[in-house]
Amino acid sequence: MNVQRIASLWMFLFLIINLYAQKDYVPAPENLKNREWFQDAKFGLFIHWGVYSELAGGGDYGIAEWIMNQKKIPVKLYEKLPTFFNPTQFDPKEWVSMVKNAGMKYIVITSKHHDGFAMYGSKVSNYNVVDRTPYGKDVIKMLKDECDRQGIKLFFYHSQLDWHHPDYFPRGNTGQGYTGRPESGDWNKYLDYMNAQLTELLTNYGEVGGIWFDGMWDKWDAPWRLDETYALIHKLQPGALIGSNHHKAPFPGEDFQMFERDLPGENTMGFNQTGTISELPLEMCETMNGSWGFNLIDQDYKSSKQLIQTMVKAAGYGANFLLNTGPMPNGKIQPENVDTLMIMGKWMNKYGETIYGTRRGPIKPTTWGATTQKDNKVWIHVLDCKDDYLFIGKLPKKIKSAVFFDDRSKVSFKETEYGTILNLPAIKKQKVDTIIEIEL
Ligand code: FHN
Repeated sequence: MNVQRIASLWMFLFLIINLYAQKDYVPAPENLKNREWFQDAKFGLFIHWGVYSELAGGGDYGIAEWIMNQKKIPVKLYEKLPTFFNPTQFDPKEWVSMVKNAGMKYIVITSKHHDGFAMYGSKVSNYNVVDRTPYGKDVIKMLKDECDRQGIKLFFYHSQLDWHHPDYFPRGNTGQGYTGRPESGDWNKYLDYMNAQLTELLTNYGEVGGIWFDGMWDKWDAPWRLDETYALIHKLQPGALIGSNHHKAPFPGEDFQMFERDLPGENTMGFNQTGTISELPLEMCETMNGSWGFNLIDQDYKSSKQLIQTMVKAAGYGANFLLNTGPMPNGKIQPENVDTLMIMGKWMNKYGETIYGTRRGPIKPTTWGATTQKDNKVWIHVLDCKDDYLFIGKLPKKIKSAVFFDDRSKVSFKETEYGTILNLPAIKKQKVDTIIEIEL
């Protein structure tokens, strides 16, 4: 049997073992409790912040945090970026207060993105914000302390893909041929390094909401030793929720499933191959413009109406909405994002009851809107209806009462064997979301 066949047999065996090795994962009670918390929380802030923010996308669309790879910047040049990363205007109190006023309950921040630069004071590698920048402070520690003060949970986005580490070898689909790293390396040493950094994050920063992995898609066939990494995380903090943005059905050991820039089960972006919506807690993540990291010229901002309606539809699937901002190199959040979050916060302040603590409603999200539910209360979110009447399909039980959420006035409706028709006079319609509260 030739070497190739032996290698592929090993790979096949590894994948089987890897998958089955994690099948015995049983979430701890605190993990199950945090999964409930997560599903109730509904709304969070995604933060993509790194030394790449200094290049601000390089004057191109579509790149920000990917600039090292897209502009083929070798490690020895990219390593100059930290030497002038000095976010003197970074104010964690300002960031976390903005999050709270937006009605968000948690933050997911990049502890390390694909460029390999740690945004926390790592002892495992000096390629980090404390050791390599004039700012010299652990921004993640500062943020975590403020989150603890204000009751906001903090999750770490951690990239498994690494364009800087010499032992990320063999290379994957990216980080090839320009970094200046030797064409050699010890993959297991890289995984040990990644696990060591995760140990730091789960040991030195108090209670962590969870780990948001990304980047496995760079080397699908690699022996990621996932079972070991997931077991390590759950050993250090059994309540920490693990999610991985691999765009496939969740692997055993994962505690929530995320969808990137698509509602659960949809694939408008072309990379959410799996149509599988698992029974795990769900989350979709979205950008405010078209970029994750700070991009100076990307002015393609989504309106607050569009973002609120996406959040409502996500809630209609029982999914959280993780909305992203890419802070600027001076440590400030873009004013456009601050404004949007303020508007969303006002909406959540008024209508949050129909989102927080709910689960997916009896009628799946559709063109006209979505439904959310808590006990025997169902909220019908009408996002797009030009007519005075709306056929919403079949509800599981007869309606006991139906009122407009805004003024508590009665909604007239007709229940037929085919489903329910609502009367929506123009005067009762809201600009963003006309909510009808029904008791079943
Ligand atoms: O490559 C990353 C990208 O930079 C960003 O972090 C997004 C956020 O979900 N995830 C990957 C692209 O799928």
